[in-house]
Formats: sequence, structure tokens, C-alpha cells
Amino acid sequence: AQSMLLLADGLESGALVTQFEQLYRKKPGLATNEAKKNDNANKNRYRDISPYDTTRVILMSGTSGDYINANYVNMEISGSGIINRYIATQGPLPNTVADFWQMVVEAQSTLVVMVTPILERGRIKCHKYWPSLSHTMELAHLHLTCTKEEEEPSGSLVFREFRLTNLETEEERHITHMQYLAWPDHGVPEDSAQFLDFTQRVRRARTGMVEPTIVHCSAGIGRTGVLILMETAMCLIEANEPVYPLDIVRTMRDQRAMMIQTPGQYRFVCESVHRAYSEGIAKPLPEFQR
Ligand code: PTR
Ligand code: PTR
Repeated sequence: AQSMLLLADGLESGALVTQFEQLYRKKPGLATNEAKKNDNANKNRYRDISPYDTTRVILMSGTSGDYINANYVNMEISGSGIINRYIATQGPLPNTVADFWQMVVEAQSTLVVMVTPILERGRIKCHKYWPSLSHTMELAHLHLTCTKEEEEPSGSLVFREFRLTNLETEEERHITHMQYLAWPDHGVPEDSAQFLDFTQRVRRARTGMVEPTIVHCSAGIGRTGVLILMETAMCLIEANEPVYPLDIVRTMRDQRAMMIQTPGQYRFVCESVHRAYSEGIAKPLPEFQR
């Protein structure tokens, strides 16, 4: 409750956003050498968005080498013993689709959260790295079939299910795909109630999951960062722990550079945290009440 008063004050005075603007975008001293190697240049969607070497996802069986533009991001919920595990990554390129699905397999992920449309203002933000409903995409030894696709009446959310078959190991996996459409890059969601609802659905889908959730947008920093901050804040509220958004951003940026891209995105997510708390959308769970 104390931290929510601070949050409201900070929003009101503008101090919150000022502090955000003063925070480093990349953690000083962390290298991104793998991203800069010649062989990996065409695996990066944006030249200025590179994963740290220390937290990058290292593929065991990549198509050519072990590199993919992705980082492990672990968010500890103090006081609850929970660690939410994510992999934050860029929207796949045509030449990184196989590596993307290989990463899903190696990380044993069963949930992929996509917070970008494919196309924005006529520009491609992410390659369509999945097959259409009832179709199968063949990626070397991985076969991916879309078994379900449902769009919300609002038109801003799509849910899909995939069956991923590994022909080498004969293993079959089911993967849930949740896509949020109404959110331009560098911007904020059109509707904060809808965004909170989406975050809650992601949380429900993750319940009991120890494997990382894959989260991506186009660059894998702005919108991806907002979603992870929002989910982290909701978990903290439920664990009856204070929420200090700037500390959360720092923790994220220590694992993937530039998470949360604009002051507007930061302000939006702080307002949404406050709203989730004050409207009781997220509230302390009985087991954490003191
Ligand atoms: N080998 C195909 C390709 O890369 O074009 C794999 C593929 C298959 C790609 C299906 C996309 C697919 O989706 P859709 O069902 O929309 O054709
Ligand atoms: N160089 C690009 C730019 O600044 O436009 C990189 C970039 C692109 C950064 C998209 C962030 C972007 O947004 P998001 O991470 O939400 O896809």
C-alpha cells in the first residue's frame, strides 16, 4: 500500500518518468560480442538491438552456430519464493524461424506470447513464423501444425495452439500462442483495461509452469518489457510485496538491454499497475496476508 502511494505521487509529479529517463539503457560493462560477429549479423532484426553475451540463449543445435537474438530474463517475486522465467526475443526473421522453434524445444517452453502484429503501417514487424490453421510447417526435423486459432471479437487478441513434432526423437509437444494485436511499436496499448486482461490471461496460462515463457515483439525490448513488468508487478501485489517499478526495469535491463523503450510506455505501465491495485484486479492473496 505504501509503495502504491509512492507510485501515485511519482506519476502525479512526473518524478517517476524522470527517474526512468535517467536509468541506464544497457548495463555498463556487459558485452554483446556474439551479436556483432559477422556470421550472426543477418540473424539480428535491428542492428542496434543485441543480446548480452552473459544472459543470451545459447542454442545446442542451431541451424548455423549457437546464436539467436534472445535473452533469459528471470524475475524473482520477493517474499513468495516464485521466480518467473522468460525468454525475451526479437520477432523471428525468415532465416531465424528454424532457430526460434529449436529454442522453444530446447527451453521446453509451452507458451509463446507475441505482442506485435505482423504488419504495421505497411512495414513487416515480424515474419509469420507459424503455419495457418490446419497447415503444417516443416523445419528440418521439426514439424509444426496449427491445431486451433481463435480471434477475440474485439479483434485485438488471437489464441492459437500448435503441435510440434520432433521427428528425430518422436517427441510431441503442445504449444499455446497468445498474440496481442492492438499495440504499435514505440507506443502503448490502445486500451489499458484490455491490456490488463491480456496480462491476466498470460498469467493464467503460465500457472504452475517452470519452463520459460517466450515473449517477443519486433525488437523484443519495448512491448516485451512492458508485458514482463506488468506481470511482475501483479505477482508482487499478490504476494503482498511492495512494487518499485524502476527497480523492476533495472532488473530487466540487467538481463536484456533497453527493456521498456519509451517514457510513454513506462508511464502507461505504471498507471496500469496502479489501476490493477486500486481496482482490485490484482490483490494480496490470502496466503500472503499478514
Ligand atoms: N517451407 C515453407 C516455407 O518456408 O515457405 C514452410 C511453411 C509452411 C511456411 C506453411 C508457412 C506456412 O504457412 P501457411 O499455412 O500460411 O502457408
Ligand atoms: N532500431 C529500431 C528502432 O529504434 O526503431 C529498433 C526497435 C524497433 C526498437 C522496435 C524497439 C522496437 O519496439 P519493440 O521492442 O516494442 O518491438
